[in-house]
Amino acid sequence: MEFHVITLFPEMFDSPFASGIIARAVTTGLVEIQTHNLREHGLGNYRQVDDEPYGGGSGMVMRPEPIAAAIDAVTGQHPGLWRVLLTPQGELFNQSAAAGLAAHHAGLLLVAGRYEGVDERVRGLVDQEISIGDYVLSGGELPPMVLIETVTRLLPGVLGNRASLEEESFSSGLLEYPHYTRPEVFRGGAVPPVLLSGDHEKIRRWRREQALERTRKRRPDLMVKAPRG
Ligand code: 4GX
Repeated sequence: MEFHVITLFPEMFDSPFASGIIARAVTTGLVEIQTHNLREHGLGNYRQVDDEPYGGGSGMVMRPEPIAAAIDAVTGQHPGLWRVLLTPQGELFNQSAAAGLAAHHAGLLLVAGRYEGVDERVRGLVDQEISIGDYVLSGGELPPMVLIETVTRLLPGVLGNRASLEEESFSSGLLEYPHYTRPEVFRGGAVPPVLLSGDHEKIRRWRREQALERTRKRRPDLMVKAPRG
């Protein structure tokens, strides 16, 4: 999978992807991450990318021409990219949206917006608008990073053959069951005896019950979608 990011702060993408799962996916050639500096498409001697809002008001708005020029430049070099604008007004991102992107696209072009937002006409330049959550960030760079990280770990070969990918939270539609490791007793809290029993069928049923109970209590909104069994 190829990820392209149009951003005013390309250097911000270096360190988050320099270690861990993503770094290995990059070195093994499973993913490629390329940043494209929007400033290179800025207007005039000052390479301007934003301006005051028509109609007045506080804050600056990103002009459409630099974004259009950047999108044209990247898609000219890399045809077929699925173009995504990250914005609080987009479709709410979740695990199933990530799985859809991982399964259906060979390459993504992510547009990171700064300031108060982008000129309304930028929406016509992309295929999809995505929000990573119902909160307001100051900068525009974290949303594409979140999307890249979430999609990358779903690509075949990235996590190795981990059976737990299927069992984990959100893929199963439930929150995860409680996990324990040594010591058997920590500050008065004991590991549930069933986990020490060696009875794997009993352990499987206990984990399933715990996951259901935890989801019912903490995230009842997820219960409607949870698979039976
Ligand atoms: N999920 N932000 C984007 C500027 C902006 C506003 C409107 C385009 C259109 C966010 C989120 C988020 C803050 C990043 C505002 N760009 N983006 N930025 N939540 O809060 O995606």
